[in-house]
Amino acid sequence: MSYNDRAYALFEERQNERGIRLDEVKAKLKALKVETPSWGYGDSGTRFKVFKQAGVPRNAFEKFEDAAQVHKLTGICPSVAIHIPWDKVDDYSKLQQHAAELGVSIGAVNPNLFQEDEYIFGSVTNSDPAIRRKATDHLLECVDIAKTVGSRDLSLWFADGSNYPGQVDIRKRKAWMLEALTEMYRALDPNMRMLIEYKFFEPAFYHTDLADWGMSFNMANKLGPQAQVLVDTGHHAQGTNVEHIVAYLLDEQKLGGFHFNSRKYADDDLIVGAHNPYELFLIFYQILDAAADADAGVRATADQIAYMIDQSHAIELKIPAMLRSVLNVQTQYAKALLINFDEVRDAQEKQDVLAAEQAVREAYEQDVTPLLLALREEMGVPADPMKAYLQSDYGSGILARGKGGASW
Ligand code: PSV
Ligand code: MN
Ligand code: MN
Repeated sequence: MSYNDRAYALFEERQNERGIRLDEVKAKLKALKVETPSWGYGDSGTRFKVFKQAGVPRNAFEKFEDAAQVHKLTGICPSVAIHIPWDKVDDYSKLQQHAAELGVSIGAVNPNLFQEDEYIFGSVTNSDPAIRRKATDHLLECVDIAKTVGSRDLSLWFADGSNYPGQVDIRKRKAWMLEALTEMYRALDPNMRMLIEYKFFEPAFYHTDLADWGMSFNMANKLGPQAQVLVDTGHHAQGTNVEHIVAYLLDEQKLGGFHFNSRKYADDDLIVGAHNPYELFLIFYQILDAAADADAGVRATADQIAYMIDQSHAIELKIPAMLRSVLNVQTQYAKALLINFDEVRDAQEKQDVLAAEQAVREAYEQDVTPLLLALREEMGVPADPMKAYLQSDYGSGILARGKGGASW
């Protein structure tokens, strides 16, 4: 028996003792899908500078080529989110066809209402009706693009806000936000969803029109069942209990998806799980708990969550950074699948605080390496996707693109 086979046999024995069935765990791991963002393959930067890397895609087509590498090596990233107009092309069916030829598809469509000079004082909540009209038309254009390429989800983030007390009429802007979102909602096909993001600050520093999950939740409730909340893990104040928000939204059947990234201070957009893997694990704990809820609506909500990465930093190589994010998501999901939920519930009923906390943490402390190696073998992907990428010649091949690719 090889070292890996022996490690897996021991792992299996240990998990059996803990009451965990590995066939079920593996089936769930095989079903996990993580969408990567087109903008994570482009050049990015800080508030101060965009750094140009050699080999970065020059257009949306090349971004899909890089994203397809991530899918080929992990087997769990079959779709790619697009951002319009960053990924503007003349013919979206051509992009869709290109994606299909590469073995991936177009995922969530993200309207971009923070790029143009006209939006300096806001887009859908601008006090100028002509600018609000332009912004709403862009939302409608994105609904059309989503219909053309067969995307179910539109992810919405608005930079709209203000920097100074008195600068704007906050309540009027709330009404304008709802007005634009309502127009967009009416344009959706029945299978489509609007996933409404929020962020507590940046680029606006005094107030942001959709500053927290409650404001997004309120909008989604007013709009109807096809509108849900998108939790970007980097969009909260320090110390916020993100998994609590997740549990709350799941229970309300209003959690539509995630933008995963890691943060230390603000909206850092760093590699997922780099600073806070336990938070990611605890988010999955809440999702898996809801997936077994007595309420079919809650179960369905947990089932339909869109797992998306929103990670894009300036100092790492793009494709390896994306691989690291995806692998970190997979690792934390694998660990959460090792929670013995009966044990947790039993301890909760007995109000045994230490036993409950131990039952959750124990799963986190398992080394899932043997499990992931066996899984990847069954899935026909490299045992170590990062190593396989670094040993391949894809990274050197793309250098022929030169510097000066697409940013964000
Ligand atoms: C905003 O900070 C955000 O999280 C939104 O999802 C954007 O669409 C994305 O980043 C890219 O800038
Ligand atoms: Mn985001
Ligand atoms: Mn963000």
